[in-house]
Amino acid sequence: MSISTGIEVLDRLLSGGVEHGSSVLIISTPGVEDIQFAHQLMFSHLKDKGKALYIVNNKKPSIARAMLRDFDWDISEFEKQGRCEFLDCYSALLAIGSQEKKSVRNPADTEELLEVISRALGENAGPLIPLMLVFDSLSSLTDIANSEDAVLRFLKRLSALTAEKKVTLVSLFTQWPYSASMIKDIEKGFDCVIRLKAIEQKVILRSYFSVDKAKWLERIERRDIPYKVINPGGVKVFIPKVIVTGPFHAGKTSFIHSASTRAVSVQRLGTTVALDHGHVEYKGFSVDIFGTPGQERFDPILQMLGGEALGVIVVVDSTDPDGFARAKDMLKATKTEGLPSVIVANKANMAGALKPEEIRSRMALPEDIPIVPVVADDLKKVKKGEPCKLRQGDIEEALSRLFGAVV
Ligand SMILES: Nc1nc2c(ncn2[C@@H]2O[C@H](COP(=O)(O)OP(=O)(O)O)[C@@H](O)[C@H]2O)c(=O)[nH]1
Ligand SMILES: [Mg+2]
Repeated sequence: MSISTGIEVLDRLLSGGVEHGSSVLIISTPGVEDIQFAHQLMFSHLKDKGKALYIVNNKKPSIARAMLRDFDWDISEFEKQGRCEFLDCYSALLAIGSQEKKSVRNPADTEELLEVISRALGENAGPLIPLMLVFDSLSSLTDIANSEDAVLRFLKRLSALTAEKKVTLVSLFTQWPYSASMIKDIEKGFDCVIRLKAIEQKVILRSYFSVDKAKWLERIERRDIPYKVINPGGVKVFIPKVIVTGPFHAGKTSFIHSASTRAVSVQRLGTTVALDHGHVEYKGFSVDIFGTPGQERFDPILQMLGGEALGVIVVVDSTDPDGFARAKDMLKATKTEGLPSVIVANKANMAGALKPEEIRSRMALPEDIPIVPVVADDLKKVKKGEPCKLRQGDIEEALSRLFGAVV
């Protein structure tokens, strides 16, 4: 039994999610969005009939509530049912009275904190309603308590307590310049470590998550998964660039527009040539897709358009085998050969359309490149010279095959 992180890829890396009763550290470099990882876990636990105690020492509980609500993770119903409570460790820092039922007098005092948490765990009805403790955050506690040792001692006793009571502990920790030994000890104290980091590339800042540790797994798949926090929706696996290429008239624009929640075509030279750009939100993925023009006279810019792509969708017209060689040339021209790719075999239901296996053999494609047949959504609405809507199920098949291969 595990708790979904609400992020499909992360659940997969964790073999289903976070194990009940385990301790999870979400450790991030400063500036990286981390809180939604904890919020998403907590909300998913609450939706799953669990109980949560949210310990907060760096913002008012009302702000944490508003952040959750803002992301469509409204906890008010759970609060009414007594399944979600806050432990206010912040108001006292401002010397204002707390609005919450549970609060501490001195947020710097780890002894008091332990005592209050211990009492709260004692109140829990027991194993029938699994409890999750969200600690927001361990790094703020380090700053407030102004003692790394005190925090390490606190963490040791807290994890012993939660382990004994089979309470899931989810703790946020921002890696400010604390001592290296402290950070190592913090990580050691948890069953599972999810790391969030950022990589600066010119002006673009990309964030990644990875699973560093999960005691319930025999083997850890060490992968950095790019992500972005989208509101509403929460943490999405972010693929900054997928290109859609293929011969003129194969159906690239139709594909991009049909796949996108929003798409624009930059009409450059009349209506036949356009640079298409779309944004796809699908199954926890957030992906920007870019089309390339198909005509040979645009080949000089193909390499630039393909730059930094992480995956390729090659659209071919199933009725036009003459275009297959051209499609492969375009892979070469965009310098995207070897990237994860999927072939969209468009117009699959038209007279003379070749079957995927025939296309594979004519294009001499390796077995591991999926070929997905795609058809127009409504033939009556297909107008000559205008992009048309493609069938949703076909589009989704192509997208999930590609996204699964990219991350
Ligand atoms: N019948 C049919 N026509 C299609 C299909 N996909 C695209 N088309 C048509 O093929 C033409 C070219 O499509 P477009 O998306 O503009 O191709 P692009 O040049 O690759 O961007 C348009 O007239 C579309 O309406 C399909 O699956 N079935
Ligand atoms: Mg086009």
